[in-house]
Amino acid sequence: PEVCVIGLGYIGLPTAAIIARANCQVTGIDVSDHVVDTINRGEIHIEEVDLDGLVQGVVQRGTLRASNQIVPADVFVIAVPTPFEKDGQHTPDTSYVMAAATEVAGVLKKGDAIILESTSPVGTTEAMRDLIAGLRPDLRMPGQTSDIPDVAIAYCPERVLPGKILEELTHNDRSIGGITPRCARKALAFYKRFVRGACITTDARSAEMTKLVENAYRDVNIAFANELSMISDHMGLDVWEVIKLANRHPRVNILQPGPGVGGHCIAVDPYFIIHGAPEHSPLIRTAREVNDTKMRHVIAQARDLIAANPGFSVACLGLAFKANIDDFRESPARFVAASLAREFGDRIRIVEPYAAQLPPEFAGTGAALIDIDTALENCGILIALVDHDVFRVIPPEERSGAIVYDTRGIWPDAADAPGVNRLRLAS
Ligand code: SAJ
Repeated sequence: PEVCVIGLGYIGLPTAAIIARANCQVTGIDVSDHVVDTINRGEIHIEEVDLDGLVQGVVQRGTLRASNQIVPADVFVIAVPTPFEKDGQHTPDTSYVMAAATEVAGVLKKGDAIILESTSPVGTTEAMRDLIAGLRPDLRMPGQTSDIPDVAIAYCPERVLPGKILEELTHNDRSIGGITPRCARKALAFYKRFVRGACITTDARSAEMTKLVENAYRDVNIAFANELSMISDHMGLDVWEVIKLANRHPRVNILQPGPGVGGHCIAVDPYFIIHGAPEHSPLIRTAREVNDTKMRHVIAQARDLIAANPGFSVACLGLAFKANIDDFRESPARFVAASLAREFGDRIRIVEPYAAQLPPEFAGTGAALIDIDTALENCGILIALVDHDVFRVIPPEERSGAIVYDTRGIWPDAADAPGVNRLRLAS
């Protein structure tokens, strides 16, 4: 089939490339001329393991091309962002989805399939169907008529992990939620072309909720770990030791505390559930609050440590939202480091091997980007904010003498190694 993938971001581009590799003719649509031009040169505008070679290959073979104009196709895959509205209330903004659906409606023909992949509040796929029905009264819509519909509409969320996107796009199981069972079967036949994991069909609303639930589940579990870390600080316990021991129980598996929860999914999607059922989601809401509180707790602890050691310069290790990636969006590490830079100016040094320069909010603070060796030589305080492997492997003797605040638990030896300052705060 001919396939049109709308939105060429972190999900849309790898998805388009994998579909193109499965010998479908794919047109990727994006509003950005820069993105379109980059892809048509066989290059990529985002960092993701092995994506460059794959995109180069499918563009050269002619199975993927990018455009800023929608084209007729047999299958439309919508992978545009669903951010919050700017109302400060964490209200989901589905306007990009609806704008994409409007574009699709303009070229839609009998027999086509539309699949929404964007993380969306429950009911969005049906709302999209209603929008298209209004724009195209000539077509019979699924779930609205007892006759066989002219088009299929389904919701199929991605569940890939940044840094492993290509592998997970192929191997993860997928939930495929049709507006009707017939729609689900049609979408299933499409995903079977390039997904090796199990594809499970369901209804659209259940599939929408499943995606939100997966990320809320992780947020709640990280909140448990972060709450334990703050309780442990209060009681003078080493949280890493407590979690390590508790996890030896066969039915306990506590996640890792950190400086808060970042990225554009785990810290966002729970609000889509809260917004849909505010009276019935106290646990999910509280988890969000706990994870946000943890970030402020880390800032307060770091601030006390820095203020108590006025002669020392400080190395903040990491800006990314999680380990081993170059994604700095919604990153608690970045927020903590910027907050310290605003307060302590040129005493703050940043080490981030995945960044070529500091993000804009550091401008004028006096903070500087340095490499890890310089930090280990010159900084009396080390604050580990991201668990990049390059930080994890720093041997104890190179950290010795420094005051260490390890918010990620990457140096389990730090409290005991000879010569290491004992002021390792459990975070
Ligand atoms: N984190 C902790 N402690 C942990 C695990 C994670 O503090 O034990 C933090 C990370 O440092 C990061 C944040 O949580 O700041 C989120 O990282 P993550 O690795 O948990 O998740 P993401 O945002 O990279 O990807 C998630 C994944 N969802 C789940 O694991 C349920 C991924 O499968 C989804 O596809 C993705 O969200 C998405 O796009 O929704």
